[in-house]
Amino acid sequence: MTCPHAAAAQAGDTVVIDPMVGDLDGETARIRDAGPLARIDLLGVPARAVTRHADARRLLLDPRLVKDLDAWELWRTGQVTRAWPLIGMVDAGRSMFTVDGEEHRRLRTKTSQALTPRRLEAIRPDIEKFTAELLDALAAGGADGAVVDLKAVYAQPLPMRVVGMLMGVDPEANTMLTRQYKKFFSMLTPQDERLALLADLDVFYADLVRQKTAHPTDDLTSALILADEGGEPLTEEEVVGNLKAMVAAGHETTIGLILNAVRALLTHPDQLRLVLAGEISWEQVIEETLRWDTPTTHLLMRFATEDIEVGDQVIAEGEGVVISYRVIGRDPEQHGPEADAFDLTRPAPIRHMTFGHGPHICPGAALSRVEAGIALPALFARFPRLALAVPSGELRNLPVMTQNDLESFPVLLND
Ligand code: STR
Repeated sequence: MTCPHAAAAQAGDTVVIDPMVGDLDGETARIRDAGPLARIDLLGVPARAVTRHADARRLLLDPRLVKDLDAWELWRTGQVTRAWPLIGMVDAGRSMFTVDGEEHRRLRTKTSQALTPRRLEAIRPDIEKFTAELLDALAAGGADGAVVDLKAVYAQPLPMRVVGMLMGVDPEANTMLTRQYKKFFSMLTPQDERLALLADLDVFYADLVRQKTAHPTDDLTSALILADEGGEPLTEEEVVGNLKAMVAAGHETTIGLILNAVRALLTHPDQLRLVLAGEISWEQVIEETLRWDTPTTHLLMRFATEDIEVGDQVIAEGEGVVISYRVIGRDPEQHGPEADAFDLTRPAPIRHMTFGHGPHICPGAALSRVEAGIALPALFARFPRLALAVPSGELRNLPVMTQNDLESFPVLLND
């Protein structure tokens, strides 16, 4: 007979991350129990997971941790190759996501300037229009008491339309991009197929960059191509790298934010009532969801250029470091003994770290807040009696190790 606590890791044990994501809450707790610098195993590849808010805050500012793959001993010595199913998460081409220091600033500036809250006000009407269209599609799909998939029909198309519009991607390509990224992230995809689809995406993005070079328009891709006064223009590889980082990140993470918020509200009806009565703001809903059920489970990866002490432990030079955001959001030292509870009555502002910290802090944070800040209230205004069509325990995560993404989200509109 197995002891009920057999699965609880002891500090120092290695937690083997489940590629099928069969029990995300259980795994989150096991990693937390394994200590501030947990040893984890990612499909046979060992890494250290940062699991405490205060440590992450410090380490994300530490220049001894870098994104450069060549600082990773397992990569340098050929023990990790492109045959590893997670390689696409770290070897993603030259972009703001993979470069540090002064070069990083050069690669990132235009993107962060395009995504300030003030600049985003200009696209709010577009996001409202997309949302209204998708609500109509949802109403059609869920008419006459039919079960409709809130993910496929609402939460998934919205972020792709928004980021596609910002980057100047032809909306006709959205279906292809959604399919390809689903395949990219899924651990059920054979690695040769994953590498092939990444190569196809590179061709697609390079074509787009050439098109925008010939005919610049009013989008961020065109802005990235144009040189600043006196500045070095980005190379085609750099523009492609930024473009694919924006589309992948802008699409995938916001789906999780919207669905995780809806799931939290539908499974906490007393709190939903307070929200619908106007006693709790949608902003609070979004921030508590970001803390409690982060769209990014683990962020891969940084590498130690020297030994780095964390409490009584050491990240050894050459080791890979993962920031385990979902565990960090449940850190009792930061959020109190009730860190595992979804609680909209927590005092605002909720000081979570879900968008990261330091130079690589999410440049799309304000955009995701605008999208969720439109999509969530609009959904509940139109369908205030929205309900899950299956018991919440039957909602399954996709087999994706780094993202917190549900397979589907069947609902009844009850309108
Ligand atoms: C996916 C594959 C690709 O072509 C480019 C990137 C770079 C940005 C990455 C993205 C990746 C995966 C999801 C990430 C995103 C940045 C933010 C997002 C890690 C590797 C998060 O989940 C936070």
